[in-house]
Amino acid sequence: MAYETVLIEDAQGVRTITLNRPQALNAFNETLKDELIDALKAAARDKSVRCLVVTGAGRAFCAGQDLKDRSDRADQAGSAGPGSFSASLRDKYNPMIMTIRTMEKPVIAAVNGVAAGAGCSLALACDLRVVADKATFIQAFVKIGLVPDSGATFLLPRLVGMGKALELAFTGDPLDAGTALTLGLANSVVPGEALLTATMDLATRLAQAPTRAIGLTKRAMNRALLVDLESALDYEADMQEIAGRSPDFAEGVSAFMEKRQPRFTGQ
Ligand code: T3D
Repeated sequence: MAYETVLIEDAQGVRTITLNRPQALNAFNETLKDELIDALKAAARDKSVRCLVVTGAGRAFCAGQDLKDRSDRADQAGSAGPGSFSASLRDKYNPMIMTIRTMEKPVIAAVNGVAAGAGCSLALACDLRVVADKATFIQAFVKIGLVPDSGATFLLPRLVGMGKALELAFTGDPLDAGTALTLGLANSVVPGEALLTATMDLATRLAQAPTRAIGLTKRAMNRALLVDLESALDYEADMQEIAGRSPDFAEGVSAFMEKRQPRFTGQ
């Protein structure tokens, strides 16, 4: 499959998938979601790929759902209301997250810049995170009246603890790279210009390790700590369907488009 929105590069057993919509901070439009799922599945199947790296082109890792794309879809449907959030999550985002978590090879996020909304979830779903010093992690969902999704309600508290996870989810405040390292969310933090070299050093090392043992280790740790991930993803989809139909979501997206502060009513 020829891709429009992802770049693929292979070197020394390491496959790098680069999200490539820099003009929209690599936000997920439908094409990017489809192509990323396809690229992840291909990497999972390909025995010559012994370590996978996911990164973003330009200044961002990924800004989550493309909010402009969603409003286009609503306009086309002739309705001010959103499309089905639960279907969007079950059909696209959740398979993306499950493919990363179930592939029996290491997956490293090279977090080159801001990781927001489902873009943050994508980074959380990876096994390891090498993070540029200027990068931030943002649970942006609350800023538009939504619920953390794509595994964030499940993975974030397991990485940083319940109290910090709730703080990040309730406030939508950015978590800087240094704090992410202290909390254990980042495995290492490097200057931005050294990110790809540092990531490739680690990825090449892992690609030369016993992949079968690493895959089985991942499977065992998934079972020890993440056995309910699939049902959590499903539950998030139900919660998002409710939040996505709220007046506060409509206001949140309008405010984002109009580049102003939202006026939430609590509805
Ligand atoms: O919908 C479903 O299917 C359910 C699933 C939902 C999953 C989700 O991910 S919901 C969360 C969606 N994401 C967000 O709410 C994040 C929105 N973006 C931001 O908050 C900020 O852009 C950032 C914090 C990520 C970065 O801020 P900053 O100041 O560095 O950049 P900027 O100026 O805000 O953005 C630069 C451009 O990217 C700008 O376009 P312009 O004005 O230059 O033409 C901005 O509109 C665009 N952009 C940023 N994020 C998105 C986006 N365009 C579309 N969708 C985005 N998510």
